[in-house]
Amino acid sequence: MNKACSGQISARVVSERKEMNCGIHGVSFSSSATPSERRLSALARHLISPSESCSCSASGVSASITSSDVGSVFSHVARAPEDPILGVTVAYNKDSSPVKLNLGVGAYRTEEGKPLVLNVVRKAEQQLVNNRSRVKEYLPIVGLAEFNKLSAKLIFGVDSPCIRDNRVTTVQCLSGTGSLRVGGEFLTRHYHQRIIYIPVPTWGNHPKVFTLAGLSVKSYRYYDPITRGLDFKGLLEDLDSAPSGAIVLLHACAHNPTGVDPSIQQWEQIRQMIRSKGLLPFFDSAYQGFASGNLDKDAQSVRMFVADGGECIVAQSFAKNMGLYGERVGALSIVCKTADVAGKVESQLKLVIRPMYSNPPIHGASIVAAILRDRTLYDEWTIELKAMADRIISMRHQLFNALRDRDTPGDWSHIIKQIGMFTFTGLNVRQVSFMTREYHIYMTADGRISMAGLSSSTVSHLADAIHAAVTHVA
Ligand code: PLA
Repeated sequence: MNKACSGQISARVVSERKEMNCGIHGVSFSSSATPSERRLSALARHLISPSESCSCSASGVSASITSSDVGSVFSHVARAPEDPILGVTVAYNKDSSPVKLNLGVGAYRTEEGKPLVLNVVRKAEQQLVNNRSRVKEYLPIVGLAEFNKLSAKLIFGVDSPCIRDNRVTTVQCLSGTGSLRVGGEFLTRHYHQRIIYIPVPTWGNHPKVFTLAGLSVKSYRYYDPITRGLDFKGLLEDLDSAPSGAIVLLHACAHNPTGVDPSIQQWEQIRQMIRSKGLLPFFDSAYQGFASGNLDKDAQSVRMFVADGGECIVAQSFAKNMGLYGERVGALSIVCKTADVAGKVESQLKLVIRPMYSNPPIHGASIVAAILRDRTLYDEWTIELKAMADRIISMRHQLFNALRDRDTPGDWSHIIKQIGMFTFTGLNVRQVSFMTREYHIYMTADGRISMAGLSSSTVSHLADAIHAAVTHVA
């Protein structure tokens, strides 16, 4: 829009505002006003700031309106900061350097640095396209029934007692985030204890998701920056002093951002503590298959809690392990004591979902169902998944070796000890911004790097940057 034109429109808006202003304070809309007149009246009330609210004078209208806030009911809105994780990609996209590297968001890249659509996903999609009987009708509120059944089997195991006894209800949600949010809101409405404990640190979205779902967020110790390992003693102490019934958020595997998971023995102690205190475990399973390359192994923590017959909640995401990020495929499972309770819980989950987004999208869930139901596609998926996990592990070794070759000060063994998508480097916020400024390497301010975004050809650039950051920036 050119300047003159925008000027004309602004003038018209200003004059309309003045008319409405007088309308409200003078010949205001009568009680028999139509709905659209009432809406206009309400809009006019918003438009008028207190200082200009009685501006109809004998000499006519004398409102003082600056050109910057002309016409907007949103002119008071303050600019919000970018998201700490997704905002890294926004900054990366603005950088024109040919050597720029995005290690912010946890999204898998190939050796060529390209996003990957799994072969098995392409095959499943082709099947869906070829099937002319498929339609685009709404799914039920709880999503695709077959997807829900198969997702439960994937996380709990095919022979799980909770599936056999129909004690689990599984509903399709909008990926991991949506599953957490629906689960959180269900708990706010129907669980007696509204406190949820989350680890320190944790995925940055957790506190926001649960707070907005209506829960009160508290934290438990998890990571020890000195040992760069689990603060197991602190974790048990904090859970021990949590109020009875409190909800505990647990990362099923590949803890984000630290890459530090409890051992099986430690999980067993955590389980005993949670059960003895009557706490309610809420698992976030966003990386099944990415920690070890093995789907069953990465579900072990969850299965230990189901095996004891107690109740628990699981939010599952297919973003990473099937590479379905933008398709938003996930599931929320609530394991109950009896089939009757599970049925009632499901009826209430529907009341949470219906006014939120009505029902979930069909495409991604159909891809997942096609892969999980077919033995050949399933086996092919596990091979591709293992290849992704292995490439990440290989990147850990390459980065560790590159820093060793450069004699970079410090102990970097945590790079090969941590598991999953991320390395929690220990670099501080000044070192991170130095690496972005001088080397065009983008990562979250807490020093987390996505190993899945690295490739053999970019390791040396990253190692140079880390070396320079730790030698030059305190
Ligand atoms: N839970 C954890 C622990 C996660 O790390 C993520 C994603 C999610 C849930 C949500 O994933 P989904 O909704 O896409 O299924 N974390 C990413 C992306 C990979 C993000 O922040 O949204 C991350 O870079 O941390």
